Amino acid sequence: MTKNDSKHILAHVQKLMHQADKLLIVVSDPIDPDCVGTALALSWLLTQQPKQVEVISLFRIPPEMTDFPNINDVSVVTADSFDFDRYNIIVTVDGGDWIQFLGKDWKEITARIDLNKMINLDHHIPGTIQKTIPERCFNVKTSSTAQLLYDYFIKPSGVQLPPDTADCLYRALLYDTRNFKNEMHPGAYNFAADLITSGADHAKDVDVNYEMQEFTFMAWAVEHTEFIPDLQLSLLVLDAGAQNELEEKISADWKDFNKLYKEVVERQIKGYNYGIILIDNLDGTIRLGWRTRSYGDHLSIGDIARGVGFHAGGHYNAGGGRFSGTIDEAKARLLNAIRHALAESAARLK
Ligand SMILES: [Mn+2]
Repeated sequence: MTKNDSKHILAHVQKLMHQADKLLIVVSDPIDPDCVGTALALSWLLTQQPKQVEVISLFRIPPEMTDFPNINDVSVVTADSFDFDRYNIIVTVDGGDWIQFLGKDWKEITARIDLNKMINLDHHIPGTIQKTIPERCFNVKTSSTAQLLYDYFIKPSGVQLPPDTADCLYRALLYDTRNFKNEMHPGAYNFAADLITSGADHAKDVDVNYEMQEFTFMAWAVEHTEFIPDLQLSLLVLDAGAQNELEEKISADWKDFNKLYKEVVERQIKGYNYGIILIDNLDGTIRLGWRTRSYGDHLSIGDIARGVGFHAGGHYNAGGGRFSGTIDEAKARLLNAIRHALAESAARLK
C-alpha cells in the first residue's frame, strides 16, 4: 500500500463511519488488550458524535481479560443468532483474517453479511480481509491498533480522552509492545506520553500479574520442549497425549496459560532465535504459533509456513497459523523448510 493509497483509504473509512448512525465493532481472537482497548476507545469516540455503537466478541473473554477496564461493555454473542443487518457499518479491529473475528465458519457468516459495510483497522501483515475489501482496510505498521486509532482518528478529532479510555489504550500499547520492548514504531512514545497526560495510570496498568497456571504450564512445557541447536529453534509439540497431561495438571482451559512460556522461552534463550508451538486441534487441523527474536536478520517463519501449506498470519516476529493434516506432518514440513531456508541464507552469506 503506497502512502497515497493509505491516505485515500483513511479518508474513505472516516467518511463511512461519519455517515453511519449504527455501528458495530468486532474484536479479534485472541481477545487481548489491544483489540479490546481499541474497540472500547473507538466506541467511546463514536458515542461522543453521537452514534449508537455496540462492541461484540464471537469468542469467550479469557480469564486474564476479566479485569480489563470496561470489559463488560463487550458483549459475547454467537454468530448464528446475531443480526448483523441492524448496523450500517461493522468495524473489525486488530486482526487481518476473517477467521479471527468470525471463527472457523467465517465463510458462511461473511456470505450473509453485506461486505460493503465492513471496515478493518489493523497493524498486522494484511491477510484474507485485505484480499476481500482492500479499499476499506486501513492498515499502518504501528506499535498497536490502539496507536493507529489514536494517531489517525482520536488525536485529529481534538477530543479530550477521559482517564478510563486512556487506560484502555495504554494497556493495549503496553501489551502489544510487551512494555516498550517489541514493535516500537515511530510515534509510540508520543502516544504513550499523550495517554499519561490524559490520565492513564502507568503504575496500575503495568501491574499485570500472571495466573499460577501460567507457571505450571511453563514448568511442564520447558521439560517437554525440544531444543534443536542447529536450527536455532525451540519446539513444543502438543499432541493428544500431551494435552491429556496438561488437562490433568492445569484444567481443560490449559490453552489460556501459555503466555509466560511464549515470553520467556520462545525468544530469550541464547542461540535459539525461533520458538514454535504446534497444537493438535484434534479435528484434522494443527495450530501453529511462533516467536522470532526481534533484533537481527532472521527468517520469516510466516513465509516458510505458508510455503509448506500452512495458512499463517500476524507479525513478522510473532504470529500464528493453521495446517490441515497430522501433527507429525506439520512438524516434518516445518523443520525441513526451516533447515533448507537456513542453509540457503548461510550459502548467500558466504
Ligand atoms: Mn495488536
